[in-house]
Amino acid sequence: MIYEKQTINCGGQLLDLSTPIVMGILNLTPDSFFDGGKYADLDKALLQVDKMLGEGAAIIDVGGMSSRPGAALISEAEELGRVLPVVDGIIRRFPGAIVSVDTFRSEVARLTVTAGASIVNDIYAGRFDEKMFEAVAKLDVPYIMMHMQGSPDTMQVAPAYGNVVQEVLYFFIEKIGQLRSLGVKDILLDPGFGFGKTVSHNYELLNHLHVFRMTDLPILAGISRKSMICKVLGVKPGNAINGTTALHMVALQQGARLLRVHDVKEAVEVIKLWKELEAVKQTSAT
Ligand code: 8Y4
Repeated sequence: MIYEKQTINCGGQLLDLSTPIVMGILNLTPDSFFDGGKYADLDKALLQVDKMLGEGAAIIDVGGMSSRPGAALISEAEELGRVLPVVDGIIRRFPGAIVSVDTFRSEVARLTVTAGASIVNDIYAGRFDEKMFEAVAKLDVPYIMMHMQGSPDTMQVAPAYGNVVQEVLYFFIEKIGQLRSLGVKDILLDPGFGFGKTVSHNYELLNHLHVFRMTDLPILAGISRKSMICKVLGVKPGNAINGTTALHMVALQQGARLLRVHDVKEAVEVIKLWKELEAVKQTSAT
């Protein structure tokens, strides 16, 4: 059995990943295609956080910038204006909550971590802001490093790989070296479903998620209601919960330790069922 790091340090709170956990999405962008605009004001956002925590989310992922294909960039000031009051509000109302900030800007990471966020979730893996890696090292918080080919404005135009699993793995290995040399302690890997990938690239990654376990780092899967489900089933994101559940079980069986989701209750149920399957592995050799 290979060694796998089981805990990450979130601002002094140890988060145990020996059992998979759920990260609930709090999207503050007014233009998101599924839940956009619903949490525009703080009270609504806190209500949704309360619901997700009550359903068993271990982390709340707060994002203020749309990363959907073709989305335009907003200014740093605008992003901060959306994200900072909500991170601050969550920490005041739910002092023990673990908040991750979905940003690719080091200054947004710095200010939100100062306000109480304790994980940085970077869809660019440091490729947008060259100061991001050193900022995360200095802030001393776990870093979710997501793979994306290109940038949101063009990433879905013509995604191309020789071998998608190998290319994503090599990307991670290079970046892990850079992060380690700067002193970043807790790194989480995320193949970035839907970010510069065709439907078949996404399924190939999902089916080979176990490959990334060779790094001994925890793997996060962000599958919830994405087009890899909607395109195959011919449904809108609002009707993709059944497909999401099915693929979450696959991700867990492939070694994912965090699920980034819109629907916390359903994802927690999948983890419960997965645990039952794991438990009998110990007793039945065949
Ligand atoms: C409905 C609504 C369907 C939104 C899909 C979406 C990831 C991520 C996003 C991910 C990590 C999204 C910020 C795309 N996806 N961060 N962020 N991993 N680490 N689309 O897969 O959820 S935004």
